[in-house]
Amino acid sequence: MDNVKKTVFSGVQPTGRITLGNYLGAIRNWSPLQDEYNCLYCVVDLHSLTVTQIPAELRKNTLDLVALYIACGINPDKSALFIQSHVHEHAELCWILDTIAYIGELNRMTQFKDKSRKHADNINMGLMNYPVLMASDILLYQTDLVPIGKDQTQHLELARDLAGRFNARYSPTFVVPEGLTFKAGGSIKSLQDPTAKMSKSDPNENAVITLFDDNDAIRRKFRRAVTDCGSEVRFGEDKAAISNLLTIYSLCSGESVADAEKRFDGVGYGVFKDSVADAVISVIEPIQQQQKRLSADKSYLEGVLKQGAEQAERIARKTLDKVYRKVGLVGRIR
Ligand code: ATP
Ligand code: LTN
Repeated sequence: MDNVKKTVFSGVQPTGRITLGNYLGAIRNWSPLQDEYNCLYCVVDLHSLTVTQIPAELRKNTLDLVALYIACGINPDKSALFIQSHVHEHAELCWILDTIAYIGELNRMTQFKDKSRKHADNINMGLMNYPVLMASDILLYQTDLVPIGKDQTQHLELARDLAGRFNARYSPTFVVPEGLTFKAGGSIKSLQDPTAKMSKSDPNENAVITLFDDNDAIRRKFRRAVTDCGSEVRFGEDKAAISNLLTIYSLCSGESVADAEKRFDGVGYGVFKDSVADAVISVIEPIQQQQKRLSADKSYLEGVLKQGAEQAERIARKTLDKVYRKVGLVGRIR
């Protein structure tokens, strides 16, 4: 990897089907960064274990997500594409950072409180520790920039705090990372409740467009999407549902929201919703086809993952060795 370029790291959990929210808020923004930065893109499977998983499904979702990353434009010859559990340094750095993370600050995390409510029968230590593992992912690679959706800014803040705390206690060791959020798409909302984010784990299928939905399902879900009072297609605070659909339309068609408002002036919600569906299909369909092709090519994917893990591990090892030395662990003679 190029030493002059800054480093970018990001990841998505292989929990269920990737949504249009994950795509527009996160993955879509990754491929344009590949030339300017040293990029590492990770499938964060260890994070997924914080909620109950069916092992065979987790395995399938993980490989499907690897293929999806490539279908979304991640080029394994430009970026390190790998699976988090293949680089054991993530879990090891997590242990060290655990010793400087306070229970109070983890207990206050919005996502922890949210997930504890949703999974009241399984509030495990991993769920609380989730943001520390995420900080480890980021800090291991001396990451400068972390492209994320708005819901992850609190976690990024913790990564920054832990880096600063470690640096202050033991001497400068970690780069303090910056978040990279994108103006539009940072928070795509549920199609059934525009006050909630579109989320993979939403049990209501109609609320979520996934990158694995077929064209009929996409059309049906947009037709059933909730709307606001009135009938104008206009962006505004009093129009949360239509604003969300306009954002999706604009990001998928490339047309500005203002131009879209003009285009759909007076047409009514029905016609507008069908156009949103068409725009989404035009983006998703080619990705799906490519994803399917790649998923079938197991040996290609294995080669990509081997190369990605080796690249990542070289950097991770260096950081972890430094961290172990700084905290006073005796280095192993090899
Ligand atoms: P879960 O429902 O399992 O919590 P999720 O759909 O929230 O999952 P994550 O794996 O937590 O997805 O997030 C992956 C990436 O997608 C993150 O960068 C996150 O900020 C982004 N993201 C998730 N949901 C949205 C959304 N509705 N709009 C924009 N970005 C999103
Ligand atoms: N918590 C993130 C996924 C994630 C991540 C990361 C994102 C785990 N480690 C490191 C960026 C950088 C989420 O999107 N839910």
